[in-house]
Amino acid sequence: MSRAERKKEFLNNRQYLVERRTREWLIKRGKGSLLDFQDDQIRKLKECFGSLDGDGSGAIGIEELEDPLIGLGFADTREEVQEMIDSVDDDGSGMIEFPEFLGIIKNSDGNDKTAKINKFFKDMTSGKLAGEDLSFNLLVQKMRRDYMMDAILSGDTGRRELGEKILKNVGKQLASHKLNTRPSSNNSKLSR
Ligand SMILES: [Ca+2]
Repeated sequence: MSRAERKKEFLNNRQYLVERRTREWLIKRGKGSLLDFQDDQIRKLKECFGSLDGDGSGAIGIEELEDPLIGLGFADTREEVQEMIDSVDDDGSGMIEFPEFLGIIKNSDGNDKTAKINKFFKDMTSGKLAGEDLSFNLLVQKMRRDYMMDAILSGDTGRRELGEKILKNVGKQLASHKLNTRPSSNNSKLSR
C-alpha cells in the first residue's frame, strides 16, 4: 500500500470512529431519535456546529453566540442571547450541545421563545447565512459591515433604522465586555 493510500485509509477510519462515537453518544443520552439524520447530513451539521464552537469544547455557549446573534440582529442584548440559549437547553448545562443543536434543526415548530434561535440555526445550516465560499465568521463580519453602512448611508428608512439598532446593540455589547471579565468557558468534550 502506498503512503497516500495508507493516509486515505487512516482518514476514513478516523471519520468512521468519529461518527460511531457521535451515534453512541446520542443513544446514551436518549437522543436516538436524532439518528434518522443521514450520515452526510450529520457531517454537514457538525461542520456548522464546529464553526460556532470556536474553542472546540463540544458545546456552544454565550461567548460564542453573542457576536453572531447580536451582530446579525437576532438578539438585542447579551441577556437576550442567554435567554435564547436557555429556551433550548434541555439538559440545563447553560450551553448548547450537539444533540440539542440537532433537536433544534429537526423541530420545525419553534414556539415564540425558541423561534428566533431556531431560525438562526436553520438559516445557518441551510446555507442562507453562509455562502459557498464564505466562512460563517467572515459572513457575520460582512453582514455587520453592511448593517453599519445601512445605518450611515441607506436611503431606505427601514434599513437605516435596523442598521442603527444593530450598531447600537453591538456597541453596547462591546462596552459591556470592557467592563466584565469573561468567564472561562466550559470544556466538556462531545466524545466523553
Ligand atoms: Ca445544554
